[in-house]
Amino acid sequence: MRQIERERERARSMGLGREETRRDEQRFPLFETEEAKGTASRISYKLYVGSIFVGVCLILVYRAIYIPREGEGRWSWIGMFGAELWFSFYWLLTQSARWNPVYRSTFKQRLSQRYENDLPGVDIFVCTADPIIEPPTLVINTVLSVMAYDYPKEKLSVYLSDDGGSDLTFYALLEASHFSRHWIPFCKKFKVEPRSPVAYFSTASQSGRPNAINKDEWSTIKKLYEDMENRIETAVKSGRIPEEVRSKHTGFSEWHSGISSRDHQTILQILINGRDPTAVDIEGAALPTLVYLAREKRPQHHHNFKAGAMNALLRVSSEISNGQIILNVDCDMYSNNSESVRDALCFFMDEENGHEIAYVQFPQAFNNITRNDLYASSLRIISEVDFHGMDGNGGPMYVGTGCFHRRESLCGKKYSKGKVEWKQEIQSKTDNRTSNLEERTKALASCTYEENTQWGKEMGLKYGCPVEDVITGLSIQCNGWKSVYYNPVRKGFLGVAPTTLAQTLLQHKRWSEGDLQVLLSSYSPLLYGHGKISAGLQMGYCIYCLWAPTSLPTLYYVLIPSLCLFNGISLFPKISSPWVMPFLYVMVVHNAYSISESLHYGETLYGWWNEKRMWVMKRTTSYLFALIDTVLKLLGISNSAFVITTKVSDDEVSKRYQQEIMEFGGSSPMFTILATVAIIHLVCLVGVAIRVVINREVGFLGALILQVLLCGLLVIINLPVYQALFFRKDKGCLPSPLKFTSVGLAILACLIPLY
Ligand SMILES: *[C@@H]1O[C@H](CO)[C@@H](O)[C@H](O)[C@H]1NC(C)=O
Ligand SMILES: CC(=O)N[C@H]1CO[C@H](CO)[C@@H](O)[C@@H]1O
Repeated sequence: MRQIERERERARSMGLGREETRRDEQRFPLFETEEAKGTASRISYKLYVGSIFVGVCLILVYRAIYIPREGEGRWSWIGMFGAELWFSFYWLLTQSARWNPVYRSTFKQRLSQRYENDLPGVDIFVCTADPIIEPPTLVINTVLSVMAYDYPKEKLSVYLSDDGGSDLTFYALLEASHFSRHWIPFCKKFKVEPRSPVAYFSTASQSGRPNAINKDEWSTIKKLYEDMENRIETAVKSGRIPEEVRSKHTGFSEWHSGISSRDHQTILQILINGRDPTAVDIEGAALPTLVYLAREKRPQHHHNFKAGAMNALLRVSSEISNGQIILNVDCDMYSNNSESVRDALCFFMDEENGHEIAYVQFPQAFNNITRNDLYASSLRIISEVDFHGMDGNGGPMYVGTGCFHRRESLCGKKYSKGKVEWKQEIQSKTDNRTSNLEERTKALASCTYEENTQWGKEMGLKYGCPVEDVITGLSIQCNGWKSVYYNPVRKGFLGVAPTTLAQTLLQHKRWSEGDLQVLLSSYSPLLYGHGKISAGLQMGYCIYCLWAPTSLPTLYYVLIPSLCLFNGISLFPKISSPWVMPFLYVMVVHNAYSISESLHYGETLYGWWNEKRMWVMKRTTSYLFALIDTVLKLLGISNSAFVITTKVSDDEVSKRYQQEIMEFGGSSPMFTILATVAIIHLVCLVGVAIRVVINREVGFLGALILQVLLCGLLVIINLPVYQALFFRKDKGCLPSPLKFTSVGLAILACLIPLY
């Protein structure tokens, strides 16, 4: 029905001079950008910044004037001065991301009125790397959720890059291709949301079957899904594909004996060829193209991790579907909104401003955050505050998932003014029979293809950096393009956040290390970006690039005041001195503002406190190790082994996660540092208490009160560490050898004389 109506309308409008109505409509943009200027919250923000700035200046003045004499803590004092200088500088940097935030909204209705029949092709890249860490069922749920986008199916192509080269993942994708013939029409008919089957059925199991859906159809599709899931899990458990399945699809013959995940030929299988008229769902409607790719891997060739996989996908897809827009998602990040493609197109296709936009980044959001966000993994302030600020300064970073790209800008084209041609025609080469297409395309994913080309340098994603996405996004912006941050209330993509402390710390180590390398690379936002992107955006990048170096002043500020307290050395003004005011003011107001901000974005008070704890923990471990590793690499000593393994059974771990009990349960240098620091604070605080009680001394406290306060706060922050050290008996506590080491180290630290 709809189709006919649309056709009729089209004919009518053509008769009436379609061009004219179009031009008329085009005065209304497809997206809108709102600045937050002048609102009450902006005014209070500027007051806050102004007053903190004055406070910080006073603190620095105090430090400079009152440097103590030799022998009275002169060097400790100068160290404090240095740390405070760094924090002041870093705090100024962070304001660049808060100064001018912008908020975007889209008009999908207008998009579909103007362009419904002229929408461009969209290629979706899903990347997976390991069938154990990223189970095949997780992967295919993501794939199914993007295959079911509300978008003309003949213009949609989904590519799965499997760097694990696993026949289990291939098998799961094959099953998914069969299931999609039922799932896609079901989604369309009942406007199902979200379109990841497992997410859909689990929300539906909480709220019951939606009334609109016929009971039979519901149970049929649910059973189909569960049967498929069972077959896949059985295969995964046994590690083998059933013989009768293997014999049915020639693709399996690629996994002959003697291939491994690090050594195999290119495996390219087009599971659904969208151009094949027989590839239809159970209602006879077109299906999206679905491709499995495991690029060639050989031990003697460096594979460049995810960047290498993405570049292989870029080439392979250019031959098969060549969509002008590319969506890149991680395999654990399913689509939570079937209209996200249309949202993104509202930016790219806007007549006025669309031509300069290279990518549209959606926030990273997660579906398994506990109520109080124990590990601060929701990255709430980054996604709700910082990225809007970067957007106001020229565009957010590309974070490697949930991002729509214009193909040409990702492939290295420089921005040039001019209208974009949106191609309707999906490339039609001479011979598009599936097997021929596969044969022709395979060579593009070989190890040697990139030799002596610009791939990884000027074209595609950049090689040689652990955060290939950030550096790629930056170079796109330096090529003159803009980017857009689109953060709707209902999140477009939901992923899985780390659920243990070790994973969280490791993730942040990787990020901070990568970001520091970006700063030191030839694409540094400071040098390379100079004159190419705005100063505000350069500062915005530096917030992240300087995560790792910030570890040193933080470690200093966390340790030295407490140790000086233990030694009776005063580092702050006396309680009776007026100079105590700026310290108290900055501390109280800064935290009060931060609390109000967190509460505003839906965090709980306890969640805010957890975030502060993680702030300390990340800075004293992840960032520190990232810094050390980077320095070692610069010195030519690479690959230190700071990798953590957790070996506790999954059920127990996830139960503790649900109960928000911090997970240690393993030995790692990071945990040793955390435990040592925590014990030092305890010893220092107890030491002072003993002096007060035994010696009946109180007088000396006047000069040390701020240090007592700081040390006390750190003790409270570290409560979970003490529990894990001394009280807990479960498998998530800290192991005994580590306890002894850290107690020993802490005692040593307290014995060091300070000057
Ligand atoms: C995901 O989508 C559902 C609707 O399907 C919505 O109710 C929910 O709020 C979304 N989740 C997030 C985190 O936005
Ligand atoms: C992979 C994973 O840990 N998923 C969990 C995320 O959190 C939800 C509930 O918060 C669990 O149900 C998932 O199992």
